[in-house]
Amino acid sequence: MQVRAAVALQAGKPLELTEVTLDGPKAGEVLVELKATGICHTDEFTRSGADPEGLFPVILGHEGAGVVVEAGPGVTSVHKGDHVIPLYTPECRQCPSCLSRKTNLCTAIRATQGQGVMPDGTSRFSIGREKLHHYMGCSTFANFTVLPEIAVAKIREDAPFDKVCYIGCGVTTGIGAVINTAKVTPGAKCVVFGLGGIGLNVIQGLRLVGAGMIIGVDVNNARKQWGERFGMTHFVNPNEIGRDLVPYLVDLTKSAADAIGGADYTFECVGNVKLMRAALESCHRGWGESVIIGVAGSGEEIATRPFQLVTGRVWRGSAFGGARGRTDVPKIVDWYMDGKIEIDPMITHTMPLADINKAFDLMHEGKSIRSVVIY
Ligand code: NAD
Ligand code: 022
Ligand code: ZN
Repeated sequence: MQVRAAVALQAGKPLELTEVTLDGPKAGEVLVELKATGICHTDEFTRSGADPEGLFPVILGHEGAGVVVEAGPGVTSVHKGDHVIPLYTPECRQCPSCLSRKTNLCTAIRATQGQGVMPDGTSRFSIGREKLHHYMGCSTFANFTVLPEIAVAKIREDAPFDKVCYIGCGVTTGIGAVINTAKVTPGAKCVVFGLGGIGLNVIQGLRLVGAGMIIGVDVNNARKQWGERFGMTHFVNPNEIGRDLVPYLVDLTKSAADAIGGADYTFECVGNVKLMRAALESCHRGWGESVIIGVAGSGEEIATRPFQLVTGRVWRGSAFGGARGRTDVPKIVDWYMDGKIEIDPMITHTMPLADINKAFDLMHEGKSIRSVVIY
């Protein structure tokens, strides 16, 4: 079939709107009509050419929501008409990783997903004779896409696509890091570094679990009101405190009962390796845990003194919020529909596919929290 897509033909160039050919689903795959997609950082990381593993030409996008229009042979868990969210972290429930219960990083289709092809090693997208790459197993910058059955989460039918698409990456990443990765407990003192599309979701996750102190750190003062809107209790602009950030945060978290100071949990939501160090070192001696969510440039390294870890601080990483997509994403959709979490105010811009390049400009200018394309 012919579908409408925004194609990244070459690194560093704007996406091009064009018709592309999409082959139907093979065994174990589903054809999904996308109704909305968010535009996230990693799409821009790849589009710009900064991603050394980026493949071109490619259909980017990994934060979608839509409807199954056809199920290939052997598909049993979803059917035509089901509403779904594509998963860049699939959940096969059979691989050693899924069975371990220790990680959400399913390995069933990992190799082919990284190579920009479907599990059978081929692409469903083409323009004439030229094949296009899939992206993070999703390719949501097209009005139809093909996905492995294990890479879709079936969701309730009354959930609005133009909002719950954000659960396909940002919302789950932020809230999941709090609940699944850090397992934050009520009353905890927490610091969130970077108040963008991820950090604000960490903040609302901390509010949800009843954290006691929620300190937000950002160099952009406009983000203070944003943080407060979702439960932040204190704001720190590192450029305006007149001293080093780490001792400032350690002092801020000190109490009469415990003069050592330091956070119970910190979250790095920027992708800056210096900030990752500050996030670890702002943790409380003996038990503080720091979760790295931000994706740093390739080849970058993190550093700290071993003393920081020997004295009981913990460094962790979190991918897709530690969420098992087919199991956890439908629950997060329910939380949204029940009013337990917010999404609407974070979607600052919507646009038709034809204007998708504007979403990248808004991201660069720091003007958007999330832009969503509505098909
Ligand atoms: P964003 O651009 O919306 O937000 C980043 C925020 O950090 C901005 O508010 C910016 O002002 C602030 N900032 C920049 N430099 C800073 C500094 N030195 N100190 C303090 N604040 C600073 O980005 P986002 O969408 O929130 O994404 C954040 C990171 O999370 C990205 O690296 C993204 O790739 C990553 N991410 C990771 C996962 C995962 O599964 N691990 C999933 C999604 C996104
Ligand atoms: C999503 N991300 C950033 C912004 N939006 C993001 C990027 C990378 C990961 C998670 C979220 C990530 C963490 C760990 C891995 N990835 C490796 C997973 C594995 O090896 O099993 C990651 C993922 C997908 C892809 C690349 C890296 C891909 O499909 N190309 C989950
Ligand atoms: Zn993303």
